[in-house]
Amino acid sequence: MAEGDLGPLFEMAASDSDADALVRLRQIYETCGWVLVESVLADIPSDLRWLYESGAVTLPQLAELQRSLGVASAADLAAAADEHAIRDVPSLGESVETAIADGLPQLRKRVPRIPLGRAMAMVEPLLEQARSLPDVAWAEPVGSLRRGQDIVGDVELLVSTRASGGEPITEALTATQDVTRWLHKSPHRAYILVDRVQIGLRVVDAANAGAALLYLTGSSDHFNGLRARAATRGLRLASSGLYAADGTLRMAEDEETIYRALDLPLIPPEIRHGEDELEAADRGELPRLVTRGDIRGDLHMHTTWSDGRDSVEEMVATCRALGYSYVAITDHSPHSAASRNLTVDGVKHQADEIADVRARYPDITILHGCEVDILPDGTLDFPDRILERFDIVLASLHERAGHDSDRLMARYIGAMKHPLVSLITHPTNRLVPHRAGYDLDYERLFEMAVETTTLVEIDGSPAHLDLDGTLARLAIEAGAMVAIDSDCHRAEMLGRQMDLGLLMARRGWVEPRHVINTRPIDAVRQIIASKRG
Ligand code: DGT
Repeated sequence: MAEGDLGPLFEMAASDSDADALVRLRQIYETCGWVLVESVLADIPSDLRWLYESGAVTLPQLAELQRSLGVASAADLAAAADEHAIRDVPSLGESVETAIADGLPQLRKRVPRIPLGRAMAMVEPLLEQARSLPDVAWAEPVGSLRRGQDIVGDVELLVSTRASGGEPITEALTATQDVTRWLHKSPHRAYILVDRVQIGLRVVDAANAGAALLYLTGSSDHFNGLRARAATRGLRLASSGLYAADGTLRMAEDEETIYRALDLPLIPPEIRHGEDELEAADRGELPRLVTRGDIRGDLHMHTTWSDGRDSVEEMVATCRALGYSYVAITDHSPHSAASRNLTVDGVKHQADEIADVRARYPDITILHGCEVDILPDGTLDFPDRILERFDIVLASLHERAGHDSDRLMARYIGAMKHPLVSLITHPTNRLVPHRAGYDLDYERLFEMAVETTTLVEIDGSPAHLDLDGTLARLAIEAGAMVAIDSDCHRAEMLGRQMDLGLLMARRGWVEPRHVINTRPIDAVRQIIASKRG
């Protein structure tokens, strides 16, 4: 790289009025230029770093993009390219705009992605804090995080404010974070690095905040669908908002205003896949997605009887505080790969403990269940005489025998045909983000679930998120009934893991009627009993 290439970056540092930083920058550059480049790149928002590394722009062009157009993310780049704002910057021009537009679809493919559970854990306290600040109308995560995708490309929060400036809000929010590095700071935006994850904060004026939320939530395909729809109504939908035919911006404080202008009901973020949701809305067939308020109980969790951290009582007390009317304690069977398992002897002692907790918590029903392994030979990891003692039996397949898809399917089908097995847990057994799920014929699996009246699970453990939205939709379309469970091992995570399960379910168009644990306990018992015969 030629020395002059760094000029705009030096200027940027100078315009940030950080004279010491500029001197330091020059000194380092004079001794070791590439080290400087590396350090500069480490100090900018990750999408810009990846854009540079893709070869689409040079460093000076990147600096110019940031300075002239204020871009700090892929969404900004897409908006700037879309509005042809890049070609109007003299030192950039049409060729840079084309290179960026061409490179965008690949950009996020290079970025290390963040599992949804981790992203949620980071964004939740920020959301709570933002919502409690004065003048804040609302705060929401955006992008794939709001849509509940299982692995997200970035963590970004949008705050709608009725006050004139955004700085007090970004300052208040960043002050509570353990910031490793500042990557970008402007009056309405901040990008910080916290625990190796980039968090973006954006503050927008409440008057048209709905437009920003709609664009930044995506998905791109959904937004493009809305845009096409706007065009058929003589309107123009852009990242900056909805425009009337005469070019007037139609302000939207919330997303609903824009959907309404397009003759649509509000489409929940989790189903903004850009697939068939607009057609379904036109036919009046949008699902009434399941919510946390519909959930009456949790049918899958672990205690100190296997690899859980907390006692039966702690789990039950937390479930009661969450407002559930029933809970199933479902520890692992003797040969599961968990770090600790329920033994045959332990079942009786656990039953005694559960009886004791039942006496102390009479206002919540406690089902004594288990998560039994489906062994390599297809048998279950507790004898029937033990399984009969449980109120509910969940069966899980943890493949370690090197079986192919046919053998795995045969093991599943065998378990589903067993009258004591009520539910198949995390059917694909994937491990987010490390291991893909089993490569099975899931349509057939769900058909068998219907035929054998076995429930299939949507498991909210951050490592499972299984079934995911696509498979959950396939399951309910096949007519299967699902359970949305936390599969929790720590009382404090019961709520969050249920929410993660709900996100997967909602992405799969799941309604309360498809879910066993939206029903009262008598109905749950009846479903279990009818299979047991
Ligand atoms: P991710 O984070 O890689 O999982 O993907 P998203 O969907 O979160 O996308 P992100 O974070 O790059 O951008 C946030 C939103 O901005 C996205 O959901 C829709 C919008 N956006 C980003 N890139 C484009 C694009 O190339 N075209 C359009 N129409 N919208 C875009």
